[in-house]
Amino acid sequence: MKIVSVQGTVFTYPTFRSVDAAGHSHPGPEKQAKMAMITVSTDSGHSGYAFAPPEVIRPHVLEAFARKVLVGENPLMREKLWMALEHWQRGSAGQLTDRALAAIEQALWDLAGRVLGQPVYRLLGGYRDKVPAYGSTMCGDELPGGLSTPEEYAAFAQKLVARGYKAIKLHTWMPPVRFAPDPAMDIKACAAVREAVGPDIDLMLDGYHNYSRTDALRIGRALEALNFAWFEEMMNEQSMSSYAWLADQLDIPVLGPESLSGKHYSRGDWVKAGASDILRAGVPGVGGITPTMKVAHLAESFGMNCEVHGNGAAALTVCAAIKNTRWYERGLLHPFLEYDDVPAYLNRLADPMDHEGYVHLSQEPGLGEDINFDYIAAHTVQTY
Ligand code: LLH
Ligand code: MG
Repeated sequence: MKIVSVQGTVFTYPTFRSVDAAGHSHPGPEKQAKMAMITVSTDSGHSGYAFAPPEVIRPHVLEAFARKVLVGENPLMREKLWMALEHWQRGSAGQLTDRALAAIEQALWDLAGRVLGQPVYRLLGGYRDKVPAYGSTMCGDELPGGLSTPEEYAAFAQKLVARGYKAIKLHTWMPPVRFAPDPAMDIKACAAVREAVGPDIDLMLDGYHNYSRTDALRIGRALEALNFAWFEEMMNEQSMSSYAWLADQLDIPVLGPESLSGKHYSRGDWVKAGASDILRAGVPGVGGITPTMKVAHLAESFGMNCEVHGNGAAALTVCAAIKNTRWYERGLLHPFLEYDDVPAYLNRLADPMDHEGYVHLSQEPGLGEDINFDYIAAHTVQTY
């Protein structure tokens, strides 16, 4: 079996999400957004698919790197193909990003599942077929009735508990919100949510990502008093020693790194430095499912959990394939948005959650995205 083509398809779909000046997503008016789908096809008639923003897998990326490495190769030799793509990153002048690498590799995993007739979480090892989810809120805003006050976070948290969530992670206010960042406001929101949901719901904070050491320490001590489960990306992750400084002083687990580059290699350094108590990796952020599994196994070897960043089929797949993760991150959630609405380009949600707060894995071959190919064909604006 050999790969014969790697194609990109850009299509439009309706969304109520928009991003602010710093890239944080919030509710917005309905608009048409663009999504790209990679299709990797073989001479056996099988194809694997992955979605990514069009900018990530633009024509140059597929032409200059993906096709050169993949076409003519056996798609099941993923480690070899990933290593060849990773090698290309150095010479690509920054064009072949970790996110592009991840999208290409994700399509290869989807293809493997479809060829072998298995859901990918089983090919990766298979630990469970449902994963408890935490509700991950959007960042705070200035929208009345939204997430603009501690009381609004508290009211929303109660709704999430009623929906079935057994854990909630707050993203609090970050610039360009006028009053952000503000440690006192973050602590008030966390206290209001704890008061609203009671002691039995696990709570976490993912605060402003650039607090100083001293602000981070102050917030962390407040979270300890509120019995929070972890404290995430509160400082710039490029300063590993700041994380080691903080983790050394706090009892609450410090979680990271999420947005730091360096794939599984940089996570190894974090373990060695004692810079976090719980490791973190997201499939797009570290260059694919395989390096995310490597981070999880690294964490396991050191008696640590690895909490997987982000939502979607690939993140869920990793969570179901490993033991040392507590939760699947479901979101981002906001009172004005209905997360359970199915995106137009899928036939059903990739992460359906029951009323006990468990997200169930698809048992279909592949990564578990039930793709609406007719919708995509009818809304395609570019192919390459
Ligand atoms: O800054 C944001 O919008 C969020 O922090 C976002 O990146 C989110 O994906 C996250 O950090 N989740 O854990
Ligand atoms: Mg985060």
